[in-house]
Amino acid sequence: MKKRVLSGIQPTGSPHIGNYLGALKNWAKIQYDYDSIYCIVDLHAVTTYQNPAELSAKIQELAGILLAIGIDKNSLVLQSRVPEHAELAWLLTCVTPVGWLERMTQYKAKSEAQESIGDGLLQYPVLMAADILLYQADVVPVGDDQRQHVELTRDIAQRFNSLYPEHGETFTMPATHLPTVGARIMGLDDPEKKMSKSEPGAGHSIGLLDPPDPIRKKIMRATTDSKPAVAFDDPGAGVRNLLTIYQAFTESTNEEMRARFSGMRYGDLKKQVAEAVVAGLEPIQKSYREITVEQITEAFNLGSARAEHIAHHTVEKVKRAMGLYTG
Ligand code: AQP
Repeated sequence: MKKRVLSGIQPTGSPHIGNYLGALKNWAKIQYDYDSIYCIVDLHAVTTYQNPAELSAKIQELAGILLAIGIDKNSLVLQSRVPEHAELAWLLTCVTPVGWLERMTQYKAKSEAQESIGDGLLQYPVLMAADILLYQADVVPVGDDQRQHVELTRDIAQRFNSLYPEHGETFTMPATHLPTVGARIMGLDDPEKKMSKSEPGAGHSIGLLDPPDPIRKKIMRATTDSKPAVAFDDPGAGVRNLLTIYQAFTESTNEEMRARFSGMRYGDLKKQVAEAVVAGLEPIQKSYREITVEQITEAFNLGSARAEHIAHHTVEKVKRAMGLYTG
């Protein structure tokens, strides 16, 4: 039996190269080494207000992008199509101390930006724990910003397993899988800030569907520092970010990177990074243009049917462990 891999992405805004290099590229790479389930987590997206028409368009776009990067149609699950995600989230909420949730970095950052904080924002990591534990995932490939949420998932699983030990361990303990290069891609306009879909600045991120010329322009304008050329052993945050983007796209070794970029002027570095990004996204964009609505519908039907079977089994197991009626 293969081990199971599970991860998710929110249909908020347009996915960017941070999402791709931190998570999606890895999803595609390891998908056949594992029994894979990759979710479009639309229930997570609505933890902050989403315009309904835009949200449904973004779900379609994201599904098309995931198929275009090579995610198998049998592995793609739309979270809201499987009601057990929400059901398990409630059961896990009941074993999760509020203090654990209030300590989450992402909750603190996102709640600061809201006038009134919805309960869903606080519960976000419990829903994520439910996504992972529902499928008894062994491995969770994510970017660095989600590492804390996977740790919390382990804490919740451990707490549940020890509170309800009568039928043996209910949940598999998941492990975080980070990429060696690209786990945290920073904003081009501000290399101290994580590249994020919800950041408004036009020069902040590179969308996976951005055409070549805007990509080149954004990279040529990326914030660097006052040095003239690449000091490879001690690059500033902006230059380090550009080097990381190049290395992650081209899969160059550290030695190749040093040989290519040591002492290079920033203008030339940016040109090379821009061409690597354009070349890396070109095949994805080409496949994306060929994906049809029928293919997306088929993927949602296949993925959800497979997921429901596993999800139902886990929820029954959880209910039995808690002494709830299972029929
Ligand atoms: N900048 C990043 N570098 C590396 N990995 C990243 N990820 C996100 N940003 C970066 C990883 O992408 C996956 C999907 O992310 P998500 O949609 O679940 O939400 P997020 O982490 O909150 O990403 P964003 O882009 O910042 O979205 P918004 O603005 O909507 O919150 C995850 O594995 C994540 O680690």
